[in-house]
Amino acid sequence: MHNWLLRRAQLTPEQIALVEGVRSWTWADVAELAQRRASWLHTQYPAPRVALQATNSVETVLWLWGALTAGKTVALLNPRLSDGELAPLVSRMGVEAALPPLTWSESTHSAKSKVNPEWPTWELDDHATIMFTSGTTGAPKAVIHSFGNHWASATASALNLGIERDPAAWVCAVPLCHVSGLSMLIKSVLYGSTLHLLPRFDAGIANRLLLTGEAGYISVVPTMLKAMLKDLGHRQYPGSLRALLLGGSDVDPTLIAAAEAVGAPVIYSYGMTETASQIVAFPPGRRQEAPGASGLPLFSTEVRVRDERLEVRSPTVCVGFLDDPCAYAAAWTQDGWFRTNDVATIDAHGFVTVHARSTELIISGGENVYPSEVAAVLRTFPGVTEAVVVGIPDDRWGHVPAAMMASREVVDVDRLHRHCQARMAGFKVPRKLLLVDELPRLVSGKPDLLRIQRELSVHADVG
Ligand code: S0N
Ligand code: AMP
Ligand code: MG
Ligand code: MG
Ligand code: MG
Repeated sequence: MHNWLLRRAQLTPEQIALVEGVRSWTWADVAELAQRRASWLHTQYPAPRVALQATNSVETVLWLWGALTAGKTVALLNPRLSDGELAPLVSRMGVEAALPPLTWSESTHSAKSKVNPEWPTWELDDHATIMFTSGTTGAPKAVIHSFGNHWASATASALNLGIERDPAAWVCAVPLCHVSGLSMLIKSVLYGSTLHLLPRFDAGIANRLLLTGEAGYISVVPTMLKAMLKDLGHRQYPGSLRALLLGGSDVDPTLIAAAEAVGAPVIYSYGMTETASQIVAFPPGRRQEAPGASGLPLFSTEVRVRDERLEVRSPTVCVGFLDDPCAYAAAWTQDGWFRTNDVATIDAHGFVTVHARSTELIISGGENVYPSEVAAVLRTFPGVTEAVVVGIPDDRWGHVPAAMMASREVVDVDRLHRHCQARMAGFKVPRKLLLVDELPRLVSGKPDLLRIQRELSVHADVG
């Protein structure tokens, strides 16, 4: 497989690849700027992997393509994580620091002569990117995506949405550190479509791009869709909006209905980091056939349910986890099915319904919060002997983490809150902190999660 960026630049050099604010770059520009970075990496950076602080910026895009061009594997780190959360991930990558490096400057690398025309080819099973996602226990898994995974994902999505001769532009308002965002960047190079990159989500800007027809596609999580509908007011989306891809967590069907009522062709989907984005989605116009479901498997994806959990076989399923053979063995069956942790059902017509479980994985505004990871931080606070973290419903974020802790002594809740803020990304900090003498328990002795969830739902927010 050839280098996608260089082939794209050969095919449509003058078309717009990337727009950020008032600036734009053609495919020829992106290829040139990415190759400068590739040259720098080639001569200055022998390690096989680079880690990017993956903010939604043109620099992230250029370093990503540059590093892939130089034959490196690129780890995309979530810039919302705290320094203490990032450090172990960077060291697991075997890299010294996250790019862009301090010693790199555009002005000293402007000479075209620096460009090495003999870049390595990309094999479909070469490791392209790494993203972190946690299981319900243990350290986050480093999910490795091959070029083949990304290729299969972009292809399957195109076969669902339809193939256009002059593809409309996409709005990338989701993070590039998640497959929701990265998959759009991959699509842009494979489809030859323009990507409008938003440094941060802004409902007004996203709506303006869709209302003016400057863009025809957007991917969002439910929190973002809610904000966009509020900003939209009494306006309607135009026919130039081809698809609004909605995913990342379970969704209240009334939110989808509200979006459809204002002209948004919602493509609701189910997917995960490990499957390089959506693997189940509604074909355009077919949501009414199964309004509570997540859709049908995309082309090339097979699904089945075993022990209530969804299992997947698909060329989009990641090649594995970096340096983690135990997690690998636990996630794949002998005959090659990938075990998701999601409870699901499949109806007679093949529609897949995924049932959310907010006591295991909490999804807040599309960001994952692992209860055990948060509970472990709470237990490091003096006086806290036991801690249980669960998700409770929230209007804006879908679910938010809340904690009940056992303690025999007086604990300063404000200090405990600051303890959390200093150690974890903002979206992981429990919104409620409730201290009790004893945790409610089931007869088995395990904490009674449903009762804890009920009690926390009526408890006051912290801070
Ligand atoms: C929802 C977002 C945009 C909110 O961020 P925003 O509005 O920019 O907030 P900030 O100004 O940065 O911060 C303000 C305060 O809010 C806190 N905060 C920020 N985010 C969250 C959050 N998620 N939950 C709770 N709190 C949050 C900040 O901490 C700050 O508070 P303080 O000051 O107290 O710290 C943003 O969260 C966002 O971008 N979310 C989306 C993430 C995402 O894309 N998730 C999807 C991951 N899954 C996948 O990628 C697989 C599925 C998939 O591929 C897909 C998904 C969707 C659509 C399509 C696809 C596809 O298949 O292609
Ligand atoms: P991530 O690791 O961030 O990609 O999150 C993937 C997880 O999000 C899945 O394993 C599901 O638990 C959840 N998820 C994604 N899409 C849906 C959906 N349509 N319905 C329910 N849960 C979803
Ligand atoms: Mg190679
Ligand atoms: Mg995950
Ligand atoms: Mg998520």
